[in-house]
Amino acid sequence: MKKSALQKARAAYQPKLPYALKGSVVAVEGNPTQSVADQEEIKHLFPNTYGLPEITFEKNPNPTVGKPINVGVILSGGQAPGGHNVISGLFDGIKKIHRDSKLYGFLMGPGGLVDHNYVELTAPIIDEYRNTGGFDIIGSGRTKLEKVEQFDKGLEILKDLNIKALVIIGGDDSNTNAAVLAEYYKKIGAGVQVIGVPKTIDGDLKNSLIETSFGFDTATKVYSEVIGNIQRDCNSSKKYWHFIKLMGRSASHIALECALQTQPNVCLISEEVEANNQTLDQIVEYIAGVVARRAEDGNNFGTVLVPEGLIEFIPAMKRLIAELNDILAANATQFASLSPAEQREYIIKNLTPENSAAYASLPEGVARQLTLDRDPHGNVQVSLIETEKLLSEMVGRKLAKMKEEGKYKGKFATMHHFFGYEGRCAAPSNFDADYCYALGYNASCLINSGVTGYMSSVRNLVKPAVQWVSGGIPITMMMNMERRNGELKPVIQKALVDLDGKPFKKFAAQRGQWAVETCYIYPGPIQYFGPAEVCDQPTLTLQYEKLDK
Ligand code: FBP
Repeated sequence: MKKSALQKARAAYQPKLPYALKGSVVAVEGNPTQSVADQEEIKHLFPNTYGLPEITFEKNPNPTVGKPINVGVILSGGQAPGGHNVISGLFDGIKKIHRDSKLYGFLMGPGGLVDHNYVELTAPIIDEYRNTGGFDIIGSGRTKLEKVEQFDKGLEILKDLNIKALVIIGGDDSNTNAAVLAEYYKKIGAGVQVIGVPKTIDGDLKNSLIETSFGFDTATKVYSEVIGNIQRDCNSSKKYWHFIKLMGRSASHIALECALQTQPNVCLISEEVEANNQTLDQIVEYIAGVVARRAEDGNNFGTVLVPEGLIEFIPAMKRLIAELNDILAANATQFASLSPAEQREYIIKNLTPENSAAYASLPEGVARQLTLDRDPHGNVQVSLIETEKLLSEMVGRKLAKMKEEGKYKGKFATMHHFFGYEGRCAAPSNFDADYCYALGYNASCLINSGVTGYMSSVRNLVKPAVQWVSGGIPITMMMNMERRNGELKPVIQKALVDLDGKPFKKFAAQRGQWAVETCYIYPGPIQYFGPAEVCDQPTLTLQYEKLDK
């Protein structure tokens, strides 16, 4: 395959490892843990993997010779930059344990395990993918591993290949699957460990011991580059308002980080909208107010960042979506057999009056997007809802009204963008290349120490890589009970934007000025070679959260 000049140069990049991982390690156990909420229920559902201690790796003063081990790996869910480095770190780690160890990749996500589709990942294959973006080395998928039949079917192939440990690289839902699988294999004495790795560009899989999920750094840098470019364009022609939707299915971490990096005129934060119980009309009024204020200074241009998950955080919409989820889950077959017009009527007739009115008031296109198929985890596919167009249309209408009332005199011409796929497979930044390699290598250490139901954890990330601290945390520690597909299920608690946290407070303190003045920052493209202060900086979210800045 022909490679670009950058690809060739990047292939030679040697990711940095924390000091403790440069050699043989010893696992130091911390205190027993408990789940973040619903302790009794989670303990009851995970009797074999609940309450385990945190683990930290330290250098082993008395290294021992390891035995060959066969390991399986799965990439699960949406792509995130650095997945290939997790796999190459894992590969190098198990080869370090013993050179006869083998790594098998299950193809196209968890489905590959169940359907027995796999490939042995040998050194020449791994070398092709080091420091590259994408998940194409083995592909990814969103099959939910939840049924005992799937676990048993998976075990058949794990036994056939003599695989003793399975690494699941995924987001909150996929790591929930990992915990369920770990519990089941432990219960039946299958002899297969399960280890999770925190992946998602959304940045919502984090807690005190998982400081960030991988991919967030690169993706937000890519989006911030393009937002900066758009801002420079609109500051040059001064004639468009750009409505930019950013991925992040639930949490607004991506939008917030991009806002901190680029200083747009408006950035909505879903968590704030929910906390303030804001309606769609109030959001529209706020944006229209900023547009009108800038128009007074002759600035008929600007940027509005819209988090992808916004709609689900507007309380009235949230109630509507929750009821829609239950109705659609309970009547899937009947609903699918109806024509689009009948489906609309069916929904309006079957919803409670308040939700029915909210549904009927939405533009038909958006209303329809709310009833599209859920993903296998029961989530609304928010990336398919064109919130940026919905908002700009409503702002346009509001401004027209304000014009009639003599409250607005400007021009309002709009452009729409959706940035998501542009960043999910970018070549990992130095941060993500190092972090991912360390997460994968660290997973091999967790396997070697014999644990199961743990997530690979590398922390102290605002420090140089050599000072990073590595270890593992029991996945059950991150769990609580949530309603999914109409049922209460144990799931990893999502980390939403903390409105009392530093990143949000920094943003909130400056947004008034950004709205009226033109304070754009143009971050430019990710730099892979050059001084550390240009190439190795973690996200501002991490810096504000962890440093006294
Ligand atoms: P994960 O949570 O699986 O990492 O996926 C994140 C994400 O990129 C979201 O930001 C987005 O809503 C979703 O995936 C889109 O997924 P798909 O491309 O499968 O529709």
